[in-house]
Amino acid sequence: MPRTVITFGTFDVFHVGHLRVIERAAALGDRLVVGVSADALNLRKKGREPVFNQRERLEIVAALRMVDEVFVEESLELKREYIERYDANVLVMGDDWRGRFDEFADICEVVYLPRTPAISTTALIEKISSTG
Ligand code: C2G
Repeated sequence: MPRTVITFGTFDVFHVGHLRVIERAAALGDRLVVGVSADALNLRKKGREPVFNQRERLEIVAALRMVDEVFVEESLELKREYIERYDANVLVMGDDWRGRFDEFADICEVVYLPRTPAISTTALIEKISSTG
């Protein structure tokens, strides 16, 4: 049986931190499925729309050679449904989410990977605006 890995993220203003977590997630199995958060979810949870809309963010993530399938993550509360729908054996998240998804350990392995230091979408947006 192939081992399916699932991960989630916004992946806005795609950067090397995003690439590395996706690469390391892919290395944990045979098939990588990525849930890309919906614009509406971002607006609800973070109070702002992403720089790139969900269609563009999905297109970028889907183009990566280690990604086998992408879908829109409509709600943070649907993780269990998504894990089951895609038959995932492993859930991978960056360690900024450490402990938050331990409840899914009954249906899959839950792995938190260390974030790539010193890079974030927020820092990039600030850097670009200040050099404007
Ligand atoms: N990441 C990383 N290193 C960074 C920045 C991000 O490893 N320097 C990882 C995050 O830990 C996450 C993934 O990249 O696993 C995507 O990050 P975000 O786009 O910030 O995703 P987020 O808004 O945290 O996800 O269900 C979760 C939601 O989809 C929200």
